[in-house]
This record gives sequence, structure tokens and C-alpha cells, in this order.
Amino acid sequence: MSLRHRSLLVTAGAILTLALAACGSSESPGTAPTSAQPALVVKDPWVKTAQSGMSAAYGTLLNTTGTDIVVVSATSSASPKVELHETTTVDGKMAMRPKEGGFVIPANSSHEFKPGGDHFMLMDVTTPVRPGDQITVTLTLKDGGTVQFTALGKDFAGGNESYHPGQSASPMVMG
Ligand SMILES: [Cu+2]
Repeated sequence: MSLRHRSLLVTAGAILTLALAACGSSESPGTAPTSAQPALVVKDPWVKTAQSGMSAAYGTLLNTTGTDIVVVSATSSASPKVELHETTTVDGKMAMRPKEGGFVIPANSSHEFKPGGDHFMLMDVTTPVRPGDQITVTLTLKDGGTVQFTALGKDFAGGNESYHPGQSASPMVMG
């Protein structure tokens, strides 16, 4: 075997080793994409039981992204019409009214919806909500996306704030 022939064989071996190393590194763990997490997570959602009329859905919305998420509207399987309400104090009484511009769920943060605070108002319950019932609530986001969650029916005595649809309208009391 000539000297020239021997050096070619060594070079070929070196290339083969590099190729194997490159192949191995591409299969190392940690490079696979992480499982997709929903941008908006709804924790412990529940809805106040009601035979008819008005009711409300609550829960904690967790924004898992680095960008604010704005909830602009909602619908429900129990009530076709749902409004986004905030609770304020009017003339010393707790009152609720539609939230102007929707609810902002801050980036990497959460927003709690609870009796006496922000809530999703079921304006006209067409399907009675009993304890343990599961109702579907669909939120529409400002970017056009939707988020659906299932709220569990619970008896709850509170959350009967007066309803102020607007500045000039007369208060409406929930039944
Ligand atoms: Cu309300």
C-alpha cells in the first residue's frame, strides 16, 4: 500500500466519525418542542345555580403567554346572552355593570372572577343550572380566538348585586 493510499483511508475514517457524531447530537434530549399549553387556562370554573333569569360564572383565568389577553365577549350553553360584568359601589351599594373594553388578563398573570367582583353574567338562563351540572362557556378574545371551558353548577346565596346597565338606566336587582 502506498503512503498516499494510506492517508486517503485515514481521511475517510475521520469523515465517518464526524458524521456519526453529528447524527447523535441531533437526537439528544431537550431539542424536542415542549407540549403545547393553552394561552389562557381557566382554573376552578363554576356557575351559580339558577332555574331561569340571571346567573353568573366565575373562575380564575391564567394567561400563560408574554402578551396581554383581552376577553371581549362570552356565550354559554345555559344562556345565549352573556355579558362581562364588573362590580363597583354605587351610592354605598354593590352594583355591577358591563366592563368597558372587556377584561384584560395581564401577560404571565391571572385574573380572578368571583362573587362580589368581576364575573361572566348569564343574562337569560334558558337551560336550568342545577348543582353539579356542567355548562359550557365560550370566551371570545380581542385577537379573534376563542377559549372554551366547562363550569360546574354550585348553589351560592351571594352575588346578588344590583344591576346597572348604564349611567342613566335605573338599577335592576337580580332575582
Ligand atoms: Cu353581573
